[in-house]
Amino acid sequence: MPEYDNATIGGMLDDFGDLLEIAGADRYRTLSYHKAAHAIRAWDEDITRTAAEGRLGEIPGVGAKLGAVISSIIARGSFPEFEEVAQSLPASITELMRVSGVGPKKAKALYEERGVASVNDLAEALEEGRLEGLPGFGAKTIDNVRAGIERYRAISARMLLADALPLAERLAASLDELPVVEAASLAGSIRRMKETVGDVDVLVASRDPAAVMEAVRLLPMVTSVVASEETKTSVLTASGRQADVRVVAPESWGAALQYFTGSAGHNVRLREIAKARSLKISEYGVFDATGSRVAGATEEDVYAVLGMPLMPPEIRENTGEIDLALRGELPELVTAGDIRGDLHSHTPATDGKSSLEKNRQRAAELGYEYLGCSDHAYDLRMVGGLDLSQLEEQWDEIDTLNALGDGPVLLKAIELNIDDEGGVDYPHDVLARFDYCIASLHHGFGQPREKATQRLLRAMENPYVDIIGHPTGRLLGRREPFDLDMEAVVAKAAETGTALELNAHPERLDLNDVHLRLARKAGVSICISTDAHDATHFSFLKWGVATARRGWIGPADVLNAQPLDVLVARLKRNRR
Ligand code: DGT
Ligand code: CA
Ligand code: CA
Ligand code: ZN
Repeated sequence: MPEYDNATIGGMLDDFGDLLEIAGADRYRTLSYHKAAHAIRAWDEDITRTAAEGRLGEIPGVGAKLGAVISSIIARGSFPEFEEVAQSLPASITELMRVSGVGPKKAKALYEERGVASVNDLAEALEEGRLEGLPGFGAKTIDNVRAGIERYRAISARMLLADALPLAERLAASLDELPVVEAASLAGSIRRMKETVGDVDVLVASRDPAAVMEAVRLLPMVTSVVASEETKTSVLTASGRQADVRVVAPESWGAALQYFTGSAGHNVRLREIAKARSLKISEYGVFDATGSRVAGATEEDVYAVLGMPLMPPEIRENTGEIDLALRGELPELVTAGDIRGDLHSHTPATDGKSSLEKNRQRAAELGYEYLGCSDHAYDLRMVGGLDLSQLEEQWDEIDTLNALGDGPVLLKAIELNIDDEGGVDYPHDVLARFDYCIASLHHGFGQPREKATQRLLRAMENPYVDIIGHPTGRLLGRREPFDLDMEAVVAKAAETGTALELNAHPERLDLNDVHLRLARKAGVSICISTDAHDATHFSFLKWGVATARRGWIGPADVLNAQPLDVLVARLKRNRR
């Protein structure tokens, strides 16, 4: 029986919610599955362990019924409610709803009227013109669906780092425990902490490759073996994704780890450096002109013979890091330990799940000095954006909690909405009453570059907009970023003293590494914020820190790595 991780079970519950919706179940029932899926993904602990300890009920939104569903999945890979619905509808049709433009009604019609039960079926039906005459599928819809299929295919080839990493780490750890294994590590993009990964690469050092390959094939988290050779085995894990496990001899460990960590571009540049020094570098080691090995056992030695210090995997993208390393000028990178607080969080006053008090308690557990409470402002009415009297109510609550003394200082903040002209929700006299303001783009996706960029530039000219939230608005695999002139955005941020957010939500991670390097070069402050809509979301910080490191961001660049007084002094509103 495969082992299940949080992302896989979350995915199964989401799929079932969709299936119920296609089957016409009531909204409340479908939502309960989606809510539980969301909570399980955000759950800090390994779900199989939580289940084994009988604590599933502690997960928000998981009652007795969903607890039984989860236990059943863990025990036998399925659950009775699913089996019942799957008798009348093929489970695969939920895939149709991943294509933008296809909702539950259209999915049902596609299946019942045209026998379409998967995205591949849909693409085929489209090509053959078999959707013509199907109610709800006019020419415009058909165009949308065609574009949606393309986007779905591009996205589904990769998975979110946050979905892949827990299982990958467990895989590497299980191999590390084998007596024949001397070392085991992740490699490839997952070691570089890239925000999405194509597959999982694991490297093992051992004198007995056959025993390691055998052990890999028998791992409990492995659902099927794709290919198994003498020193490489590719398997599928419960999450349905591929992992490549390679074995090397201990004397090649460092060279192999370096080679298989990549990136490919970084390796190409490294080979040039080696060549210029009359050295040959491969996954087996670094060799001189006579063919004798001059390095290879550790990564540190490999870089050292090339004249470089060991460099963090996150920056190995061939974006200039090798030249810096050769000059001994690698940037200091921020770590999770540098972070002193979170500047972006929500409460039930708008669309957050955890109370201000609960968020504060979690922040205290994390050892934070401060926590910014930044609910949505008035114009975002669909989530209950706050009016002035609601703000005053929240401020009173903040004052009361802050008066308790111990624990993190709560800061009065807000997430403003940038309107079509670059304006925000409240007049200056209200904005002045916050400790700081974040402003974000929440509508107008797909706008021309000029228009979207202007909105951000205008917003940054507002003296009370201290931070721009999730600047490009992307949702990995689900929504394209705003088309922005990022150089203009960064220049305006530098000119006005506006900080830019790196949103740590694993689907956002926006700003990305490229934008972060631009911002750093311009001296723009970055805040790494989780945008927590639940107290469990503060743990998203690690994804933000990894992305910051990929963007060469150091502790000095990060607003929320500063003590409170320094942070306050660096806010735009306090600079004038
Ligand atoms: P991914 O899986 O698409 O997210 O990206 P990576 O970087 O993990 O790529 P992958 O899994 O194809 O290969 C892992 C590493 O192995 C890659 O970062 C560099 C190294 N590598 C693999 N094939 C080649 C190659 O043909 N040339 C070079 N220079 N390096 C390679
Ligand atoms: Ca890979
Ligand atoms: Ca690979
Ligand atoms: Zn937010």
